[in-house]
Amino acid sequence: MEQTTIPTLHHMVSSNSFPVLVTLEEASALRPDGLKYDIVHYRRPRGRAPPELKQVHPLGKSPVMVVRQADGSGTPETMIESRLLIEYILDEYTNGELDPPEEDKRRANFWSEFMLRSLMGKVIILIPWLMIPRVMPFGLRHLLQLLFAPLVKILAQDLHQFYQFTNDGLSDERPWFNGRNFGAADLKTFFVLDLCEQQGVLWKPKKYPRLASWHAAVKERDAYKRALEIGGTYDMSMIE
Ligand SMILES: N[C@@H](CCC(=O)N[C@@H](CS)C(=O)NCC(=O)O)C(=O)O
Repeated sequence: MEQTTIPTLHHMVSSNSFPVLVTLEEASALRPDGLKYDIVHYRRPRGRAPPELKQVHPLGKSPVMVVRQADGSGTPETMIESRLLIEYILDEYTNGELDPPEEDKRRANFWSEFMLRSLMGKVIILIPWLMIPRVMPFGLRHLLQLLFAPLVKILAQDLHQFYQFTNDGLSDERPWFNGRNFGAADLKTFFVLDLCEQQGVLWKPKKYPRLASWHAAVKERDAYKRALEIGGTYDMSMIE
């Protein structure tokens, strides 16, 4: 497939630009001559996107992808929303090798939706209650941890249920959220598990062996490792 457009990924460290970068690398590995793409790196000072990103898109969040014609014609297109960027890359730069097979499409869609909305929703609610004490001076940290403990316990129980349900969605026959083989649904969902792991809320992964093996298998892929080398810091437990 001839490459008529060239994407530029505006990539902020430790953000959900990472799965987009992994997708670019997966697409690149499928093409005999690789995928030509550019990357612009941004730091994440105090956890926030730097003001330079606002020059690329008015919201100034990460990721942003700008796609230009390879022959220099036309006006470049600026896109946001990591899930849509992943879909765009797979549509434009692969021959459908990573699409779920027809019989697994509904299942793959379900897991993408569930993990990005329901599981991510639970994680996002829980994280501030763990983070606020962490950034406080020692004495206050302890007090806040005690104060927040009942709420954290309730939210954690919910999260455990969600992990169990997600774990049970995988099987020997379909060990990937995309189906029998790795693909689009796995690219869209692994970020949630990375976030849980890095934030320290993926407790007792041994209780969820299928989920843990799936996550380990994603991280073992060459594209994931290449993206770690290219993208710089990927640690959402840190606030730079
Ligand atoms: N729904 C958007 C989320 C964009 C977003 O909020 N990105 C975060 C990084 S994970 C960000 O830029 N945060 C820094 C800030 O809000 O200043 C997507 O999936 O791309």
